[in-house]
Amino acid sequence: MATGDRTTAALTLAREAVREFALYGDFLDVAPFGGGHINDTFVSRWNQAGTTVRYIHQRINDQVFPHPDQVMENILRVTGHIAGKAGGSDIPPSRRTLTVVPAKDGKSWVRDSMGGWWRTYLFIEGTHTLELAVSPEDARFLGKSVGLFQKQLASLPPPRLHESIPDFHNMEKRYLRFYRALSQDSCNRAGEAAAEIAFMRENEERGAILIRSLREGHIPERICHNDTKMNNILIDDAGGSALCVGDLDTVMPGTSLFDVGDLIRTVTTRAEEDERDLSKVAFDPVFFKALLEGYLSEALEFLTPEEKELLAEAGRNITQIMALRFLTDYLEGDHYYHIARPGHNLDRCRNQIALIKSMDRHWEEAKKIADQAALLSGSC
Ligand code: ADP
Ligand code: GN1
Ligand code: MG
Repeated sequence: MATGDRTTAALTLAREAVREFALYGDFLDVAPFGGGHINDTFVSRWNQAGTTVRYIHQRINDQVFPHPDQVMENILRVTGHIAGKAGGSDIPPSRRTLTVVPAKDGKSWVRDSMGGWWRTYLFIEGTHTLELAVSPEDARFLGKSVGLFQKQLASLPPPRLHESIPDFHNMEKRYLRFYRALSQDSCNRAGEAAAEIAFMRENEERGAILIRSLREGHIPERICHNDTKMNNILIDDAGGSALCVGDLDTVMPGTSLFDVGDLIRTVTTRAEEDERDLSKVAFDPVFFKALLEGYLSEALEFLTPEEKELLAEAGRNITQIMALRFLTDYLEGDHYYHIARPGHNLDRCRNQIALIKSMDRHWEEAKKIADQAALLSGSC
């Protein structure tokens, strides 16, 4: 279903679901919000004794997350842990991390009449997200926020978090699915994507490096976010810093490099991931350097030498897995990502391949920047 149709259908259900949460005041309205690819997000407004208060509501995509109750259990643990940390600043916990608002029955979710799962968060006012980093300073504070996020979660007590999507960044499994989609070619689209398919085949071996390093124990398993694209990080409107790393559905065990990689993928280029003018898709070493310096100002203290060695590779790797996933979804008929136009997923794949090629052209320089940042960064 195209994004507009999905949202209209979900809006009707949103009006029903929001009333089941433990919210005070008089309901005013609810409307679609944000531009995520996975969940349906809404904002509601309530008159609380003369003050208008907003909440975020999300219908969790249960095709993507088959166990929304486990997702919510993870999120409650992670947000509770971060809220309990001093965080080295005077920012209150309800602005430093998401706050889950319970349902009237005390659960962290509500089921709608179609069986859908809903959750509610406090709306973090006075924030925005970026689709593109404007200056190296943006790159620096975005990197720092993810380094801090990982550092805070390093002390989360056991048990291990649920794997909300098993094998989410497992390149080998993603390739198996890609080859299955290709052999079935159920929408007869492989011809249209011949060049992209060839690129994916040529790069398969290099793409396995992170998942093999993790599996073979060369790099440690850590709690990571797994979806650190820039527009999941809420930035203070007052300027100068990232307040809160949001979109926590995929927080689960992985490697720190998955997060670094997704930051590099989204922060170091001047084009959005569905930009069709590929001349705009270019890796920028200046943003890369600032991003890594920000990240390492928090993460240097816990990263192993093997993780530091793979910092530059991480960007290429996560860009490759995204190109592969967009291409697979295109071949399968656009069931996973919300699309706004025919061919949207193929456009995204082409864009990501262009970014990989640009990263490759800057490879020597990027590796040197990463090695220097890992040795020299200390404070930010
Ligand atoms: P998706 O999983 O579909 O990407 P997100 O959780 O990223 O959904 O939410 C979509 C957008 O909604 C975010 O990019 C952000 O702009 C906004 N958003 C999410 N949670 C909050 C919040 N608690 N306060 C303010 N804005 C939020
Ligand atoms: C999805 O949910 P959202 O839009 O923040 C996807 C990420 C991709 C991203 C590409 C659970 O993120 O893995 O990197 O789209 N999330 C999931 O834009 O698949
Ligand atoms: Mg998101």
